[in-house]
Amino acid sequence: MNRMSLATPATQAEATAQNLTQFETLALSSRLNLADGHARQELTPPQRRVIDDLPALWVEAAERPVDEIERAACHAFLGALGQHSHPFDDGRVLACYSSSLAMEIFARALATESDAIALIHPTFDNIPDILRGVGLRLVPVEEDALHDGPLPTELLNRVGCVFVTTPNNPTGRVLPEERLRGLAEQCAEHGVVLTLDTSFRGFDTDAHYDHYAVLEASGCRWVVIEDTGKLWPTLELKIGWLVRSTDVGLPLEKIHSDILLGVSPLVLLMVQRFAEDAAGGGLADLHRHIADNRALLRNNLAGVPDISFVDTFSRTSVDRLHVGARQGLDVWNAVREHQLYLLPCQKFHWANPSEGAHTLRVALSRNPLALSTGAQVLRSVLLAG
Ligand code: EGV
Repeated sequence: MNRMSLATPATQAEATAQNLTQFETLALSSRLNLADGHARQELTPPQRRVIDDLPALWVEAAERPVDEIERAACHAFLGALGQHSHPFDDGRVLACYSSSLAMEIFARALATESDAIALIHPTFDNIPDILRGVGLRLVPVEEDALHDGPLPTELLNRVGCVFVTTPNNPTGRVLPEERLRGLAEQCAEHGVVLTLDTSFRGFDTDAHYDHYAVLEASGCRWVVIEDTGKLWPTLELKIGWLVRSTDVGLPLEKIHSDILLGVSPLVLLMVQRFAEDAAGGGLADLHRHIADNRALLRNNLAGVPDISFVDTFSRTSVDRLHVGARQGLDVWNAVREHQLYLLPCQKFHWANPSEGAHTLRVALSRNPLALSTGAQVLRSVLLAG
């Protein structure tokens, strides 16, 4: 332990990364980037065929009416993930270039009527940062408290919205149907908006129950942010969807129109084709790929003293490693000398960073060879310290 921390003092880079994304940026050009949660594995053969068809999709995108293209893409994507009651045909789904943009639009809209929001803790730090950026006060809700429920009345009286990431990033924990129903009913009772970020939904079939049926039945005001961006290696071509209840009462459409006229119909057609492949077996392939990579990582680190994998049941495309008495940042620095990049977890714990001091997040949406090479580097560093 001493050896490692002495050999690797805090670097400039570590000192200047202000958020998780800046830590991820440091890794972007490295051969061994296991930092960000974007998909970087090879295309599967059916996905490769979609990419081979892009010139034809371009022609199609230029010719067909965009509302029709948008509808087909949304139905294909949300249908593949079990979200059959989504309200696209009722005009309540707005397409964005990314889910973070959808979140920014939501945050600005919420800030017109509220000054405080309850937010799941821990979660990816661009969510608290976007919400704080529009002047909202954040009240942390521990993931365990959300799952154990019900939420304290005193909390619901203090906030205009409850925001939940499900499956959560980085823990992978999914809000079960019964808990979503309970939470939605409490929000309805207290006039609080319930907002879900479901960006990692595709990875876990436990998150494929029809959330929209539950939300619509509850009578609460709700917003859902859906994301195609984490599932497929599409080089940042993706869609974030901003979905809302009839009575949400927030200026989402106006703010959306302030920022964009629409997304690319080419990207929508590509998403539709990837979603159709997912429904026809691609999703099961993806689940196998992630499960295999999780086992590969864990097997490569088997027998290393004083480490543990925190999220035993997670099925999302990231895995957290507790490094025992070692400091996560020391390990981060030591593996970086071998061009391996991981993500230190402090900043996920946006209300209490020290809780993440001994954990690192490892990305699994990678080629198995890159993952096992990275795991071997990590293994030797951990054995040395
Ligand atoms: C993950 C980064 C931002 C985000 C990365 C992520 N996006 N900062 N707008 O996509 O888990 O690595 O969610």
